[in-house]
Formats: sequence, C-alpha cells, structure tokens
Amino acid sequence: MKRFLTMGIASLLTLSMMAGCTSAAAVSDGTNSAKFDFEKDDAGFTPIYADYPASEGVEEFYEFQHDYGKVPIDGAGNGIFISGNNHSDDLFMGYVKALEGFAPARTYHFTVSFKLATDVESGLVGVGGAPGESVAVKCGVTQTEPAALPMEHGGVTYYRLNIDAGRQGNGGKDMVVVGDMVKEENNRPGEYEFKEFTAEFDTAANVLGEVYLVIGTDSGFEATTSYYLDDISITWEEAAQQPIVTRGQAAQMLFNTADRPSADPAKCPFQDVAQDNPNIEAITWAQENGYLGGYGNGLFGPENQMTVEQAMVMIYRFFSSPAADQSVLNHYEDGSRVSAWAKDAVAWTIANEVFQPDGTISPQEPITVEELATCLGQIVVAC
Ligand SMILES: [Ca+2]
Repeated sequence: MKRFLTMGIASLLTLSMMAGCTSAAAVSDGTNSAKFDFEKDDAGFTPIYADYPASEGVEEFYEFQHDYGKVPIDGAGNGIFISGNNHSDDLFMGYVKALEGFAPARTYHFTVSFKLATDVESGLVGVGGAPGESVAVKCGVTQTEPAALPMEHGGVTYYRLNIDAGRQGNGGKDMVVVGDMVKEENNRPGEYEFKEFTAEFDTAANVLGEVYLVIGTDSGFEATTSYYLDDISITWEEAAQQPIVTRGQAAQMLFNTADRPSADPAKCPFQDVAQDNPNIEAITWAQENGYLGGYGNGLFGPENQMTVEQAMVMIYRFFSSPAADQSVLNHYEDGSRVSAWAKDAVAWTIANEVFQPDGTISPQEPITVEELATCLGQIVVAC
C-alpha cells in the first residue's frame, strides 16, 4: 500500500517534469482564450513527427525541417513552418502546444481556429496520392501530451503517436480531420495562400490542469509537404455536463493512482469484460485485490455508472478498510441516506479529507470524473 502511494507521488512528479519541458504557458488570464500570432516568437509550439522508421539518419532522409519566421504571404508577418518528405507511405507532422491553468480533471469545450499557408494546387498527381487532396489537415485538444514513441511492427521499429490521430485521411479519437492542403482561391503554382480551419472538442484537463493543442498533417502523398501555421486561437468554457465515471473507468483511475501495477488480463473473471476492453487490466487488478467486486453472477458492469458511495467504498478498501467513526455523517443533512454497507467507507474518506463533500454527500448520485480524480488526488497528497 505505502509503496503504491509513494510511487503515485513519483509518477505525478514525473508528469510535472515532463510538462515543464514543453514550454507550458499559463493561459488562465480570465479571458478563457489564448491567441498566437507568432509576431514575437514561436510561442512555445514544438514540432512533432511520427509514422516514420526509427533508424539512423532518417530525419535527414525525410528532410525534416521546422522553423520560425516570415510567412510568404503579404501582411502575414511571422508564423511557424514545418516540412517533411514522406518516404514511408504515411507521415504525420505538426506542432504541439501545452496549455495550463485549467481545473484538474474538469471537462472543457474548446473551439480552435487557425490558418495554414499552403502552396499546393488542386488536382495534382503524386506518388501514393495527390499532394493536396491526399494530405489531411488534423487538429486535436488532448489530455495526454502528444509524443512520437518507438514501437515495433513487423520487425521494424517506427515512431508512432501515443495519441489516436487516426490514419492518413481518417480522424481518430484524439484528432479530427478539418480539411486538406489544397489551395482554394488562386491556383497559381508556387504561391502560398492561407486556408482557415476550425474545430471543436470536449476534453478533460489532466491532473496537472493541462491540455495539449496539436495541429498537423497526415500524408498519403509520398513526397515533400511544407506549410506554415499562423493566427492560432483557442477558446474554452466548462462543459455543461461533466462526464460521470463508469465502473471500468473507476478501476482504471484507481489503477493509475497506484502507478499501474501489473495484472494478468487473462485472469479476469467477468464475462462482460471483453479481452480488448481498455480497462481490463485495471478491472482484474481491482477485483484480485478486493477493491471492486462483480455483481456475483460473473458480471462486472464495466459501463455502468458509479455512485458516490460506491466510489468511496472502492477507495476505503484500497486503504484496507480501517476502523471508522460514522458520527461524522451526522454533520451532513443527507448523512443518514448513505447505504448501510457504505457508511464506514464514506465516514472514513470524509474524516481523512479524501472526500470533501460540499454540504451534502449525495451518496446515490453518479460521481463525476472530476470528483473522483479529486478524491484520488487527495490520496496522493495525503500520503
Ligand atoms: Ca503572424
């Protein structure tokens, strides 16, 4: 138990240090917006490339270039430039920007707009696909810091994104396709013109109150793609409906807090938890350790919502169910509504400031992702 908690702190510190490497800028100036015109500097946008083989000298072979400077369009001023030569039938490249100052685990609705300067005409023929139509422009606001990690596939190691950006012309869970590289106004060779894009996202901030804006292209055109980004803006508001936690997600959140100890998904005893369920390792671990049980009929209900009192029982068991004084429940007008099987757990989590109800406990209400993340954050802080 202690070991998990200590490691939990370590992983938070690691996250914190990683975040520090990406020039995170405070954006909580009260306007709920951030704008980047790149007139003074690159504003902390960092380039990212993925879907290319991890071998020596490949960056030179792919002619990766990124730069900050003048956009070759009258009056545009400065922007950020990126270029790469797609030799792998597929190439992702773009820019990432960390944004901080959000409430940890709270879900926001983001609206992103940006300009992309392209010199690609429509209807051109290229290897693998057209230089314009076969290069998808993608955008996302993610909770995870986008990174290109070496992953082996068929005996070859490729750099792949750790987020789901989809493949080439298709979007994924974390990035949507907003258009392509084709010029829309003049079609004269060699001249750049701006295209404007916009997209909306619902994303929960991570435990450090950060999200990541990522804009890029995913190419099926096997040659050089180059473009500039400019006038990037992002606005946000809190999502009206904060997402609730499913039982599968609750297991995952506790598992992550415990620094992801190993568990064998093959030992998962629940027939309604498929082997490809993304939470299966966490569910198996939570069941083996007695933190979360099934319904007694071989079912776990991974998609069922979790109530406040069920979540407190899970946390209480994680702390080995210590002795509890139920009298603390009398301080809340709905303290008597806590189910008998959850009274010790709710009382103990309140007494230990893991759970800090705002006046009422609402024990049978669904717990939101933010509320459970706050409780689990308290676990780490408390120890
Ligand atoms: Ca500019």
